[in-house]
Amino acid sequence: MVKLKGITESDAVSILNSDISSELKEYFNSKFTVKEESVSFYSKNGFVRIENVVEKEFLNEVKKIIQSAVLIRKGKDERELKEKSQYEQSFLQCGYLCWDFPAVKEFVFSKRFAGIARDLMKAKHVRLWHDQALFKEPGGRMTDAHQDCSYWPINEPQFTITMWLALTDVPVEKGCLYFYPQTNRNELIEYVDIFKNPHQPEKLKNLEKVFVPLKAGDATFHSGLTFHGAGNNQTSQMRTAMTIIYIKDGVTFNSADERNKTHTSCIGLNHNDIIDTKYTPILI
Ligand SMILES: O=C(O)CCC(=O)C(=O)O
Repeated sequence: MVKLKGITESDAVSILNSDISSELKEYFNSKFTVKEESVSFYSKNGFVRIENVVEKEFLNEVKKIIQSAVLIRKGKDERELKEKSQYEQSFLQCGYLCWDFPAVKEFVFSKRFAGIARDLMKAKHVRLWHDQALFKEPGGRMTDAHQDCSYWPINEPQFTITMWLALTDVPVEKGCLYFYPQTNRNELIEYVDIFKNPHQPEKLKNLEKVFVPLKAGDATFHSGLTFHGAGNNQTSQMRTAMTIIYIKDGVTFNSADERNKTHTSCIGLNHNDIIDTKYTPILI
């Protein structure tokens, strides 16, 4: 049974039916200045940690909104962790929340976050690819190492980036992310079937793995090419994280791979079309 501390389903409904505060709305559109050293670290390593993407005073409201949406999506799931599939034991995954919940849309459409993604990718404009909450239950298993772009039908994977925002502190023992630095530079994409049959890619065997613990409000940004995963959750608390995935405006749809050709964000597109659908608006 999915339970979130301090929040019931009726709280969740009322939080999601209320307007977000005008202060938070303004904050979502405030500018975050990305340091030059973060841009170069990201270009070189394929990931970067950025502190205070959401500052303390706004964090509680953001957390309540995202937790409420997850509770509405998953609250009816009565299964214990051990009854779930291996994949579901890695995280409670809730995608495309912004299209169901206006309060989440305010968060996902934030120019503050999109501006960071734009600056790190050195893009002119970025579009939304999709959002997803990724909560790891107490006792939840590790997330196997993978490259996000292997699940996405995009011809230019180097222009995809994920913001992974910690809503509560995420130390190593709670299942923070780990990255394989500079694997964004390897052109060869390898599909790891994290859903049913994960394997450890041979090319990662002798590579250094860097764990990146976060304080609540900090985020990592990683390229769709960068191999990464997460540790298991050894604590008795839920690991709560929210992600937004961005693409550079102008990237194109690749329908060649049968596994990915029906991706929701690319609905109605033909092979090599510019990705510009109702799910992928320009955010900044
Ligand atoms: O949250 C996790 O455990 C994994 C996250 C991840 O793979 C991603 O955001 O791309």
